[in-house]
Amino acid sequence: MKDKIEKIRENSIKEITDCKEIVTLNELKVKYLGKKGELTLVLRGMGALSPEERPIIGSLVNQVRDELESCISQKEKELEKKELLEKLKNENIDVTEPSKKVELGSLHPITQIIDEVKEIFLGMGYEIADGPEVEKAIYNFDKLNTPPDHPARDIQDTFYITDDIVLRSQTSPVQARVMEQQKPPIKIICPGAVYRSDSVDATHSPVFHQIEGLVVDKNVTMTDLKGTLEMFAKKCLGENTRIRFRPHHFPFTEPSAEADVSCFVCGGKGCKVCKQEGWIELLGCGMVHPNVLKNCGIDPEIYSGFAFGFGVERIAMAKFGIEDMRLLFENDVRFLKQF
Ligand code: 2NL
Repeated sequence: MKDKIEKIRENSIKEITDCKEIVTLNELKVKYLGKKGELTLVLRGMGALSPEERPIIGSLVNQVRDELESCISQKEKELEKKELLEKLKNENIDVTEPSKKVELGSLHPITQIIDEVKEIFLGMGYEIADGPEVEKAIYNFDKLNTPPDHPARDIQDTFYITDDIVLRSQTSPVQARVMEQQKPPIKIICPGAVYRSDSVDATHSPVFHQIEGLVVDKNVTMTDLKGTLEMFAKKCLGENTRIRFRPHHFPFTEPSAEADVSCFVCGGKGCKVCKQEGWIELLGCGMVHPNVLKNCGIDPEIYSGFAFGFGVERIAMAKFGIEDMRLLFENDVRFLKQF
């Protein structure tokens, strides 16, 4: 019996030591120590032994079992380490291999125009102001001399959140807030999204972008307005651009005007972009109405001001030759990549 156990011990230790793979090692574990393993079978056969021999053989089997177990676990560690090293070697990364090209995006055409206009006005000493898009009706309308019965306040044209709260339909409420909080001189532009209840078509969208400007100081005149806008037009659309003013009406300015620029595509001869007119409508403007100054806490006897406003989409479409406003909101990269 002792010889048999010694034989099992010798064979198993040799096999375990020579073993090269975890799978084989697991098989050996079963072969020697498993339920039907060689060592287990010896234990089962102990019934045939004499009572004196039993404890001796039993203890010998346990000793060999312990030895095999520690031998297996040592081998297990060794093989695991070896397999890990091999895996790491095979998964070697070649850091010199050229990487995938990172595609850089570009700014949306609306953002580009807003940035360009900001730069021009910052260069003329203006500051940039912004404010809430969900706005009190009193700032969007009343303070801007637009009374409750004015057609612009109709629910057909303006998105109402409640009776007193709207989605701003222009960026002027930002300017009204600045006038209330700051003493003149004030020189600001306010770019941002505005909302009107329009159906979507090639030239309309319920959300679009506006840039408004406001200057309030002592002795500000219409001449300052015209000079500023002429300078802006030349910087934005080219040094040869001419500007003309036509009388108009806005509730928040008096007098009011619309300004056209000579077509920056054909120079004024007439083309598709200016619809053979030679002129393109650029913006609305005027001298700030005394009521507006008063409503915002500025004394119109001491101060005067001018203001102007234009839609960014219209400028972007003319400048980039975009024929349908919807393209600016669909955000199809094939379109956006072109600018
Ligand atoms: C247009 C015309 C305009 C203004 C906006 C303004 C703001 C204040 C006071 C007076 Cl706080 N005026 N803004 C003035 C004239 C025209 O926009 O056609 N925009 C698209």
